[in-house]
Amino acid sequence: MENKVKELCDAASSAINAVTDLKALDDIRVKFLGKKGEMTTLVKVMNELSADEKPRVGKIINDARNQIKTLIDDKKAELKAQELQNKLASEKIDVTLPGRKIYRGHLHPLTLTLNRVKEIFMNMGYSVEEGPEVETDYFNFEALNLPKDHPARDMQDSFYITEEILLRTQTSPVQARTMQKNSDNAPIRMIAPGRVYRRDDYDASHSPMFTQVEGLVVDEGITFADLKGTLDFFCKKIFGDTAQIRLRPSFFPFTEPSTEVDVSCMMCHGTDEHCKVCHGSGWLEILGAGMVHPDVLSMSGYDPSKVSGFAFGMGIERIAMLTYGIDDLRYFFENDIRFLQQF
Ligand code: 2NM
Repeated sequence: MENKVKELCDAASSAINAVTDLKALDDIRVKFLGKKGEMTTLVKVMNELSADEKPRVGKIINDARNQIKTLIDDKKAELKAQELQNKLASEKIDVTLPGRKIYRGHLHPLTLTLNRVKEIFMNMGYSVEEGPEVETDYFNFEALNLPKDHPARDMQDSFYITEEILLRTQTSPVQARTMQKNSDNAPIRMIAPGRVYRRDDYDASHSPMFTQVEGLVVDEGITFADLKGTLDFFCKKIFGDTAQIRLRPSFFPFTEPSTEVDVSCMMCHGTDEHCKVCHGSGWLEILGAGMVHPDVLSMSGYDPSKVSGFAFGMGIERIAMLTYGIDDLRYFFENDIRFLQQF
């Protein structure tokens, strides 16, 4: 009997030593100490012993059970500690690593430029008006003093959809619509930003679609001096306080007199004959403008004997190219992320 107990004890001990996971350890516990385990079976065999042998053998069996239980408990603690170490090692994180950068979208350089232009005029009390990009021949040409036979409205230059409908070639139809909406020579101070379409080449300085801002001011006593002062103020705001303007005579069917507006070169101030921006001339053409033709006013319900007005127009791509130093218009439309990310 004693030998049998010792055998079981040794067997349990070496099994416990060899075990490497908690499940197997529990199987050993069941095998030796469980209800039908080998130690339990020994206790039952005790019934066959004589009364004076029972206490002695019982003590031996009990000591063995306790010994095995202690071995299992120690091993269990050891395996649990091991398991925790493994888990800590496999789930290790380096809290000193820098976080992943979140890439944020942002506004397109043309939108940024357009927003600045809008803001400057809104601060002078101008309203911002919009109109359709698909326009009637009437609002795009006729109401702006370009009758059907006018040479400046060559079919080859515009995208016609039908005989009477086309993609607008400038935003001035918005001005004509605004004037016709009003009555009693109501004063106007507005800008019309938006896309316009012309049958042009697509190269570094031309595009069949571009963005324009046109402006119109109508009231009693509006003069050419108001136009000049307004555009001078605008150029100083957008190009900086040192910007100067220069006016050259020009022609537009919808204004008389008409002028082309140059701004002084902000890159070289006219000092560099190789300047990439002004090519040494010191001046950059940025605006067309003039006093609204009396026929344009009267065609849209205004009385040119009571009120007068000035109007102007500019290309936003050109302003953006000058302010950001971009030498090819096509960058704006090709959405190369390496270009767009710079703004
Ligand atoms: C320009 C140049 C000169 C212009 C004229 C008008 C209207 F509708 F009032 F007659 N709007 N915009 C105008 C005048 C536009 O763009 C280069």
